[in-house]
Amino acid sequence: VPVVVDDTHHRHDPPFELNAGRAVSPVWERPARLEAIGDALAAAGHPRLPASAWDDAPLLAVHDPDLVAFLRDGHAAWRAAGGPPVMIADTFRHPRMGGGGRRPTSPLAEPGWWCFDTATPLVEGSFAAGRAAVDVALSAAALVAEGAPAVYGLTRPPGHHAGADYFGGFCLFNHAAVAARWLTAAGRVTVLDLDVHHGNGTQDVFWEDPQVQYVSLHGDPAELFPYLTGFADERGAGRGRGTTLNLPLPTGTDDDAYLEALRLALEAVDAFDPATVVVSLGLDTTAEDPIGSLSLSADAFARIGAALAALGRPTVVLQEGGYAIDRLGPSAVAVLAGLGG
Ligand code: Q9C
Ligand code: ZN
Repeated sequence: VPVVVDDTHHRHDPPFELNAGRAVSPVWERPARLEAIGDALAAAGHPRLPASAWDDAPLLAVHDPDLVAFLRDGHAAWRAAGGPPVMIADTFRHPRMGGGGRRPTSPLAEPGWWCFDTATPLVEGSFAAGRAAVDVALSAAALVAEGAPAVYGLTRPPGHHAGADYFGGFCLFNHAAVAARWLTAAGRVTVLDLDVHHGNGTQDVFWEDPQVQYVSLHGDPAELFPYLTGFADERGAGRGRGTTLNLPLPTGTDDDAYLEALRLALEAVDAFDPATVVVSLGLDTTAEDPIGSLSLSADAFARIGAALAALGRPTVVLQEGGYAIDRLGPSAVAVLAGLGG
């Protein structure tokens, strides 16, 4: 399985984040994650391909141009206004402050308009890294569009918590959503989200879109980030009603229960009959993950790969979360072994 890589992700490496009032250092979402996965896939014999550069059109088919401009220019403006090297929001947008419609003009206040949490600090190189991850995702998608049965895009930072006009949850741009929308030129697309956290951003982007199905297995949001979305009664709306499927799983869910839920998810994918499947592959479902809630063993990942292969559809795998660094390489290798050797 070809693996698309780009080293620019190293430029996003904040020295700390804030989790529920605690400064966390080193941050969970760090460059060593992708190095561990890339090294393991190379050792397993998967060929590496560089990403190519894409213009902004596919990115802007998902994201608000003002969010893109903020992520590109906001850090420099914050620094020029006296902000420190690590940019974390100070005052958050709330629907009942100013009617939610008055965007702040101070560069020191702007992060709170676009970002929804304190765990996603931006540093000088963050935009370059986030934008490069979009190129990785689109390059992987293009290879599948050209006929490759499966391609793995090593994307970092992750993307599935970012929406059209907001970011957070370690995510800047939603590269899975960008790839999925780009792939709709060739027919219906399913985004199958296997990260332990609900992909609120991807769900939001495609909420009313009948061309893109969003199916997610994740830890119960009553007990896990992002807390506000991912409940089973969220099914989409308008022309997209019924094209969202959430399967929240109890804390501690093991391999057999997870694989049974995946079987149900894949039945729904088959019924939707997509031309292409984009897998948001979080590897934070293991028992060892420091910020997940599920308890998958090493054996689960080959079974997941085999289940994906049994779908028999062109598949773009994109990296999302996964924070137990020693578990990441073996998990990724096992999924690809199942998926196509
Ligand atoms: N107690 C992804 O896996 N909150 N994002 C961390 C830790 C943010 C996870 C709190 C978690 C974001 C892509
Ligand atoms: Zn996650």
